[in-house]
Amino acid sequence: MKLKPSPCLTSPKLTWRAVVACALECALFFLESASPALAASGSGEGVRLVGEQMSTGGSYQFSFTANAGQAYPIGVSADLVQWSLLTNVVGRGAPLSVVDLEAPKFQRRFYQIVPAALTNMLTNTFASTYTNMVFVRPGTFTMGSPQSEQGRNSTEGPTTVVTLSRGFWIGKYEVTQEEYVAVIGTNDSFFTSILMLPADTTSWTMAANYCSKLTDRERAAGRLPVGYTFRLPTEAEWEYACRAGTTNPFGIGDGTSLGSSQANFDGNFPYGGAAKGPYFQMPTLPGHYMPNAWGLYDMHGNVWEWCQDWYGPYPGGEVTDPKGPATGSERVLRGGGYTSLAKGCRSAVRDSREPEYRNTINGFRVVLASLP
Ligand SMILES: [Ca+2]
Repeated sequence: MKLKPSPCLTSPKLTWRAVVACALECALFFLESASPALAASGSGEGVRLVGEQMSTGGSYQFSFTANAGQAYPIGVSADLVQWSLLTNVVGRGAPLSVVDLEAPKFQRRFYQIVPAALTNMLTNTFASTYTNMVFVRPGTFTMGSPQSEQGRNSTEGPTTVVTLSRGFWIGKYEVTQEEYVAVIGTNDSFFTSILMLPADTTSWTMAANYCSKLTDRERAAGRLPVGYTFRLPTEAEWEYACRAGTTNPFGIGDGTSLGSSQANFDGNFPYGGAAKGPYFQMPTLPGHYMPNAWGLYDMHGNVWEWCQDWYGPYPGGEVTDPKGPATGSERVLRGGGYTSLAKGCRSAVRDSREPEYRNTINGFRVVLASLP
């Protein structure tokens, strides 16, 4: 579908002067709609929208200069009245480009750095709708483990500095059988004694299908802003959420040790001097153990969690929003499971299986984000 230009985009060959005028017009709207935060963002120290243009693919694209390390929520609207959060980007001290892949579905789209009050409103909307999810802010972390880490596998390197430029919502818990049945209609798990147990024996394909159907259901119910989908976490998103700001082997407790009073794994094999503990040989209920600093439960142990990515070696160096190899034969699994040793539940541990592979130790959790 060919995109009709908005009133201020009369030609793809706009001069920058006209483009800047367009941006200022949009900014003016915000100033008139009680948004002092935007006035601040237009100062010399803040963000300036410097341009807006048609991208080659028919999507809208714009760029602005952003302060390094500062997060900028980008709002999008088709009518300057109803706004939703398009994405959340982190400045790197250089001009940033944002592409709106959803734009071709609309006759026109407007963009703005979202005032703090609106960001809170949008996130609060989600928080009250999806009480079993938490918002993870954009940021940078080191993915993988150092060679000095006890129990390390060489596939956990080379360590790679990952920047996640967009915030995302992620499930506090692994998806339960109750949730799975409500979306799919059948219970395909092995440990079916309690529906609140995590869905187990899921293949990657089953997990991805759940995300797709959940998106359809929530969209039909009018609970998802345009462009938002449920999907599996990327491997980078998963490790970022698991670490919750930590750099040690584990994202819970003191970070350097793990016993089975802290997570569900084979307690005969603790880590880092922790005492031996129980071995249940089956999944436990969500919330049985303490969460990590970001409020996420069972990132270590219980059921292994499928990630979106094909499995492949880390690139090393610095990357932004990695999504793994373009193709592959196996999908990524993370976090260890109820049969794992503690060293197999470390934040950096990686495993993989073919997409159709099913085992009682494998489940998943979902991400809600504004781009695929
Ligand atoms: Ca888990």
